[in-house]
Amino acid sequence: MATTAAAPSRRRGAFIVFEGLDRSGKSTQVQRLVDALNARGVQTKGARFPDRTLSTGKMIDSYLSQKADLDDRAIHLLFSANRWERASQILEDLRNGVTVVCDRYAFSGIAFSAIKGLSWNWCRAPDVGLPQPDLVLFLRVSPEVAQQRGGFGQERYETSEVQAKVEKAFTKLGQSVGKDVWTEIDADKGVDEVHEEIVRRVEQALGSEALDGEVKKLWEDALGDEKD
Ligand code: Z5A
Ligand code: MG
Repeated sequence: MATTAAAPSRRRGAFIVFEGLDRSGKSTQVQRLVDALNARGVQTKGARFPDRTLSTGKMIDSYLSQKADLDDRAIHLLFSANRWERASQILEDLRNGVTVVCDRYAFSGIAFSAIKGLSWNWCRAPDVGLPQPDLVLFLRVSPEVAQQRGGFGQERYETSEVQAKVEKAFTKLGQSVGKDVWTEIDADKGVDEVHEEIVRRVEQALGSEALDGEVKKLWEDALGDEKD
């Protein structure tokens, strides 16, 4: 008797996040990676946070360009809301087999707010449940090299003091996320060398069995809620 062949299982896309300090080359490398993956036939889209095109993004832009002042908690929640505005689209893309490469994410959200004295758990709470990245590429640039890439702009946070504090917060975040997801890249190197290293790490992530399963939720167990 003829048996029905099982339909080939469709793998989901990978969610790849770039984090790092100012001028570490995130936006440059996100674009390079999106182009390289599409050229290899891996359907890939870019995303970025803050996404200044969204409704919350306009308020964030005014805050960053120092045209508006906001309470530390209010701006933190706006950055998180900005991610939630885009989250369902990211999830849909991943489920449809599209890989998403994202320029900054919730780790920036915590790092930049925690240095103002807001508690780690309070900062994390509004992002609990967002799509969890399969890979976080932290571009580590030394202050000397970052300085050579041009002076700081006019935006809030673009000072050496803030960047040094944020760097410490990112190191703590990396330790809490774990080495299977969080990986550091030496971003002092040239654009091509950094890109090649990134492609090596991304190839491993694209081969992972995790892409046969559902997208996980970020910090799902963090709130310790009672489930019915
Ligand atoms: N923020 C927050 O507070 N809370 C949140 O939840 C989120 C963000 C998501 C705006 O971010 C601010 O929002 C940010 C954190 C806060 N504030 N700070 N700092 P943004 O993403 O819009 O801006 P940014 O990432 O900080 O800055 P940037 O200028 O976009 O940096 P980059 O993307 O890492 O670098 P780049 O644009 O790719 O490269 C910078 C220059 O260096 C450029 O001229 C390149 O050609 C050059 N470059 C890049 N790579 C190399 C190498 N390898 N060698 C030599 N030259 C290079
Ligand atoms: Mg950038």
